[in-house]
Amino acid sequence: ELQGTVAEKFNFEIIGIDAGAGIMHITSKAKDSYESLEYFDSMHASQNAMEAELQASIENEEWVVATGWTPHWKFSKWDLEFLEDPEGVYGEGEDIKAVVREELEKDMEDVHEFIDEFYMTDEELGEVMNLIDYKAMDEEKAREKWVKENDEIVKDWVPEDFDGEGKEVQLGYMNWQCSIAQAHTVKEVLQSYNYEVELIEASPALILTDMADSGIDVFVSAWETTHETYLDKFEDDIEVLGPVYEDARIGLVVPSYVDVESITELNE
Ligand code: PBE
Repeated sequence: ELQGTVAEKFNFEIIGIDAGAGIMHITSKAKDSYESLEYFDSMHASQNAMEAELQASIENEEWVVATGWTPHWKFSKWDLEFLEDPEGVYGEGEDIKAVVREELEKDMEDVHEFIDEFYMTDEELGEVMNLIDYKAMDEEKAREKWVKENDEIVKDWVPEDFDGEGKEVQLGYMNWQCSIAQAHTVKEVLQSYNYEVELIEASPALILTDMADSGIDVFVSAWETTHETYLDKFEDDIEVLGPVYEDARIGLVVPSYVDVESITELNE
């Protein structure tokens, strides 16, 4: 009886990413808010699998709906649109915040000051992401190149006489392009001022759990709405600093040839 429905055209699937992603958590909430999603499963996959699935569908002009966000290169590579979200489940534009271990200011005041100043515009973050994703440069070379070429920006981020004297900093990040680019930039800056940096890849929930437990020192990829549940849960044991990026966005995306404008139309 579902033959010929919109849901069938999409194969009853929303192409998702890792189960630990905030956007997957919010997609399960969207299923509670929109009857239209009743016949859809959200497929957990990886970011790479999601991109491959989009690529294959677009080559064949097949209908496909995926979890999507900016900043991400998929919007410059393909003609994609966010579906309207009249219930506001996915939120509007949001800030990406830096968060640090509660005691960091006491233990490493200079690092705290740097992270508080750290901020990348869409263009700046895009430059690092492009080096890694389009130029296929490895992260180390990309971050080194960017930091070298942007020393004026970097100087404004760090305190005077910044010198880590070999102190160790644990930096959490997620396996998504924007977080990789942010974390590697921060790592490069810290290293160039004599800090030892350990990068730790995990889901946002695990990073914040560990941070609240005095483990991970710094995380510069906390999305204020997407990760709100975890930020609220640990608010007493972490410190949230200013935005490091503004106007990030998440939602459900479709290629523009797909004749659907809103989440409410998904099962018409
Ligand atoms: N994202 C990209 C992440 C944050 C960065 C939207 C996939 C998430 O859903 O947790």
